[in-house]
Amino acid sequence: MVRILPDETDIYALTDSKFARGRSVEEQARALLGAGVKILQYREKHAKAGVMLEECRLLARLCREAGACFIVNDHIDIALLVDADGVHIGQDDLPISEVRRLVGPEKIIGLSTHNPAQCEAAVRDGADYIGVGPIFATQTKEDVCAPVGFDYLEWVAQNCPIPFVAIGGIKEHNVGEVVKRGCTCCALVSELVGADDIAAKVASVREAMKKA
Ligand code: TZP
Ligand code: MG
Repeated sequence: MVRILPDETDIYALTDSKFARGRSVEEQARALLGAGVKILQYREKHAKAGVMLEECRLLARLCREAGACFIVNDHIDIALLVDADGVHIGQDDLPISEVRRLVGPEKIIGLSTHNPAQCEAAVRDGADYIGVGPIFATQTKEDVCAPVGFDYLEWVAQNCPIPFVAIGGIKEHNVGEVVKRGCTCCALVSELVGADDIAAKVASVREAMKKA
């Protein structure tokens, strides 16, 4: 099960080479895992399938060695080939029930949601966790919808019976606001992989979450 615990704040980190200032996926992952990140998602929108497969093979091993959970975005086939812990999909991807048939009962399925109806459907269909966002405006996701703001996050915090992770425009300076809305797990992309010092940024974001 994905380690999104209701009583502990933590970071959910994602790779993204477009925002990583020339760092390879391996460099991003080693820095994040070295800083103690326990959930890592591979999210590379512009890589070729063969490259993604090899990168995911490596990240699956690095995560296993670090005791971290490894999730693959979009690519169920690659997640299965590298024996990742799970997959993360969006509203326009295959239905959860069909993804479950492919990955089996043990793998984690995460689903991005943007409103209460999507959250309820995700729970009904057997998602293991949901993404909630984008909380703030973001340049990182190309086909992103308008920010959902705090209303939906607060609704999820009150009503969602499965783990959830907030995402979208979350930075060190605003992560405290997200935690104050009842969210313990925050996903950050550009703030982490685009930082001068990834490990130092993981530490300062964690500190900001704890203080909130
Ligand atoms: N899903 C909703 S917003 C987003 C994704 C993958 C991108 C978040 O990136 P950043 O850089 O943390 O705003
Ligand atoms: Mg997707």
